[in-house]
Amino acid sequence: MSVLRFILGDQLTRGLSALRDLDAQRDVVLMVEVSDETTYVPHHPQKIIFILSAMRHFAEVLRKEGITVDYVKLDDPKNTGSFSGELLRAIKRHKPQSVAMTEPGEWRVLQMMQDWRETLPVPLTIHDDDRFIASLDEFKQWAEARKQLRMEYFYRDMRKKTGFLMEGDDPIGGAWNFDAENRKALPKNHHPPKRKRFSTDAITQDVIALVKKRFKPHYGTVEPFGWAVTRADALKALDDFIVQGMASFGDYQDAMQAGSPFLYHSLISPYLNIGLLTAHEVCARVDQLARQDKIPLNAAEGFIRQIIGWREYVRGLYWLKMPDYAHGNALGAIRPLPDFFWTGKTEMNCLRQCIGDTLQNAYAHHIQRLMVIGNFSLLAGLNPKAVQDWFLAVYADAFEWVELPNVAGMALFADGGVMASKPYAASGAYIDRMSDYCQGCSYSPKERSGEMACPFNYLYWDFLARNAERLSRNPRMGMPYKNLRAMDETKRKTIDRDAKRFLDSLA
Ligand code: FAD
Ligand code: DLZ
Ligand code: SF4
Repeated sequence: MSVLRFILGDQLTRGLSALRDLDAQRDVVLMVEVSDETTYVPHHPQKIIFILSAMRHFAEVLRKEGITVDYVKLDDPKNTGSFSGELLRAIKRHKPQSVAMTEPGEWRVLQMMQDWRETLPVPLTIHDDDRFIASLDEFKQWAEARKQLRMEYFYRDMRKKTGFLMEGDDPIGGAWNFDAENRKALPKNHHPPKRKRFSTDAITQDVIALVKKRFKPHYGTVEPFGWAVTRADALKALDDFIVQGMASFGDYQDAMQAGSPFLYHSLISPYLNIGLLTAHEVCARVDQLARQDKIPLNAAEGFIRQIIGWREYVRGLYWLKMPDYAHGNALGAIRPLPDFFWTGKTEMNCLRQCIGDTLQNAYAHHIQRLMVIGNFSLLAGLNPKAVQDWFLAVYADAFEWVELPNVAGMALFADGGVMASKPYAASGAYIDRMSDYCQGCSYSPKERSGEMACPFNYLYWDFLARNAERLSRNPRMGMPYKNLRAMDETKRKTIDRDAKRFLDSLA
């Protein structure tokens, strides 16, 4: 029986469930570049180049194995522009007895697939995406057994399940979490290592030409394009992290430095998310190095926690809470996105640097996303949907299953506390402590009011005041609300005036 195996742009894994029992004599793999996917948000040009080039390279890998790949390019004149249209056309071409797919990473695509089950002329099998450590059923069962969901406890279960950094039933080093040793600021005049970026081959250059011609990007730079687009190069990127980044990953995980977008981060999220690397193989490698004492335990634990903890947790939460999760706006935030999100042109140096890095590389590290861009969006009361769409568009690693819980839940508290027990709200002092951004800023992090004061300072108190009804009873917000209540009337009025002036200027 011939099977048409339809592989999506974030399913570029040879061991993918939909490819597992493939018969090269009989079956056809279908891959399609479609305008619906390249435009459902205004993706950063590097994100489109990364995905289309990785798809084209993956098709070549399969072909070299003798597998028939039917690959529809974006500029094929017969291309209908949609997954549905291309699947139907391919069924007409190949007349398979059935279609096999792996479950997708986004709710909207799952809706399409469920529709296809009713409408296609042949049966469709949807396999689980078992590239994750926890299945969706497993997460659901874990969540249903608890009143309150917290990543830390889920993470411990994933440690036990995988055996990573475990000695029998106990965590290596006697603790589950070594964050107390992490989160240092960088020393002054620190020179982080130069990180490996990749040159472009003929396939990537073709895609770059296509993207330049077709998308006329209104934000984000096309070049320098430095992302790996093959599994072989993604493995080299992992090697580069292990040699240059891993040992300092824990220590400087939360640090930020102007002009240093990558620091000691792994830069592998795009590869994990489209399947060039798997979570298990990456963590197994780090686990082994830690057991051989080749890397510090605080770094290994912090890194493995991000992957088998946070990454798995946000995926579980996404599928548990969709579709309502995408519409959460627990703090009633309605302000539109300021233009500088697309241009990077703002007097606030921290935002200028973090948005600038994003426009240049389709990448910013976690603390830039959370404590600068996310924190600003939270304090300024930007509309969650607008912020979500921005984050989904601008990062090479952005797919809704991972972007949405991080933005709506972790950064914006738009889910009312499902993901985080309190909002990640911080004043300029945090950014000043963890970066050198304030030294190049028109504002002062030490000033609390007036034209020169860091906007984060008054926006922080204004945010608390605006949301007192919703947040003041949160037990973890006791101290800030106590301080707010202790403020005299004149100070409160000054905050009000400064925040109003600043927020009005965003329009
Ligand atoms: P490292 O710092 O080296 O971390 C190692 C790995 O851990 C990452 O590659 C990633 O796979 C995983 N990881 C770390 N933190 C998280 C997390 N909170 N959620 C899921 N995985 C995590 N990550 C995405 O993959 N796609 C997104 O669209 C995305 N959007 C985000 C939006 C906001 C507002 C925030 C706060 C975080 C977001 N993250 C997202 C999580 C995290 O910021 C990125 O995974 C990380 O910055 C990727 O860079 P890296 O590979 O160098 O990560
Ligand atoms: C993000 C993306 C883009 C830009 N283009 C394509 C494409 O042309 N073809 C494709 O199969 N996938 C693409 N993707 C990834 C899909 O949007 C992704 O597979 C779904 O969002 C499901 O996670
Ligand atoms: Fe950002 Fe405020 Fe520091 Fe300027 S002073 S860089 S706005 S935190």
